[in-house]
Amino acid sequence: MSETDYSNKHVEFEVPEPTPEEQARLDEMYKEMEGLHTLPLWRTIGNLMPNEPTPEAVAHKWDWSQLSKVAEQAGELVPVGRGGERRAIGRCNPGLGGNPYVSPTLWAAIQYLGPGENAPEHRHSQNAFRFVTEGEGVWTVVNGDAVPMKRGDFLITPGWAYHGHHNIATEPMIWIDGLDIPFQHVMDTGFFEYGSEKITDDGTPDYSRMERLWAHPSLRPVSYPGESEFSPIGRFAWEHTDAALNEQLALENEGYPGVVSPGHAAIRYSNPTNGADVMNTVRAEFHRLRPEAQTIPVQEVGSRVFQVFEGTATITIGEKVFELSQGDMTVVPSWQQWHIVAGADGVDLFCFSDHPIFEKLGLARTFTPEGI
Ligand code: GTQ
Ligand code: FE2
Repeated sequence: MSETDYSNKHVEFEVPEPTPEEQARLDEMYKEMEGLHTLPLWRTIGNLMPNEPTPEAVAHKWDWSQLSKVAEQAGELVPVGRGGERRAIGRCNPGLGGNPYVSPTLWAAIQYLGPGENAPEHRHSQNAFRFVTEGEGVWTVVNGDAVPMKRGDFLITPGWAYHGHHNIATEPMIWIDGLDIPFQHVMDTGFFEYGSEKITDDGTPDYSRMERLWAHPSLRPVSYPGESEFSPIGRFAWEHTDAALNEQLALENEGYPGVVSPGHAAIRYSNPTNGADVMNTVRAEFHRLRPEAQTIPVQEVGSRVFQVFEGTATITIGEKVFELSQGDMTVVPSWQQWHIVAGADGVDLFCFSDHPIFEKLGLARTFTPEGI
């Protein structure tokens, strides 16, 4: 280490060797501090203020085929209704003490709704989204607006929006839910209310009203000026996501910029009133990699979740390596480097994270080891 290296590595803090008499007084003092519900910094600093994040959450993979099987079982054995509210099974990060937290901030569930079933309306301060991996026929009512759900669609129900789900098809449907439940639980900011018991049954429209109003490229209705804290669009239809990614790759073939790195196209779902993330606490993206293409290795503050929509990939998170195929989900804990290599047919990945929280608070930090 040179003299100009000011890196603040914690060193072992040693109190001068106490005499037996001093030791007895020290023991007594620490006991008294404990009784007063206090803890001195010099005994905790290494854990409380590490040199860099040391997440308790671990990198982990949840297998889709196993999870969808238990969701089907729950469909046979557990009714959906008031009280339980949703037939949703939350993923528990093995490092987080058995809590249904995929990361310290995020909840990621698999939700199952059988034909003819209704998940009753409610609302809460937690921000929520759905991403549909299979099937269609369910629609979700958001503040009275019926929003259809189809494979590849990304839907949001921002905090305080009333929402219920209805399956009017003849087949069961499964999708993933993402919410900021752990964040709001730890911060004690969560509120929850039941909504109407009435089931609005207008059938599934092709497009929700808010899509008809807002989902035209860069064309905002003049009747709604100003910014809103979350996207007024409740459904980001797959056809737009797919087209945007295809165009990025087509432009790459034509020699124009637009991809993240060679063979890696990506879009971020955004709030059309201000270009920011769709909701205050959650970021959502979709990534497409050409066969055998790779992402640039990234290390960043916050946690990121990937789910394979189609294809296969290998993801390296810190020291761990996971093979992913359709529906599999994996979580990247804070400050662990991640790197994805697509399989022989390429890969489509849905991705969500808590990064907007840290960007708003001035805590975001990203490091790309290759300096890109
Ligand atoms: O669909 O409203 O996975 O409120 C967790 C909490 C889903 C929902 C979840 C919820 C919902
Ligand atoms: Fe909900």
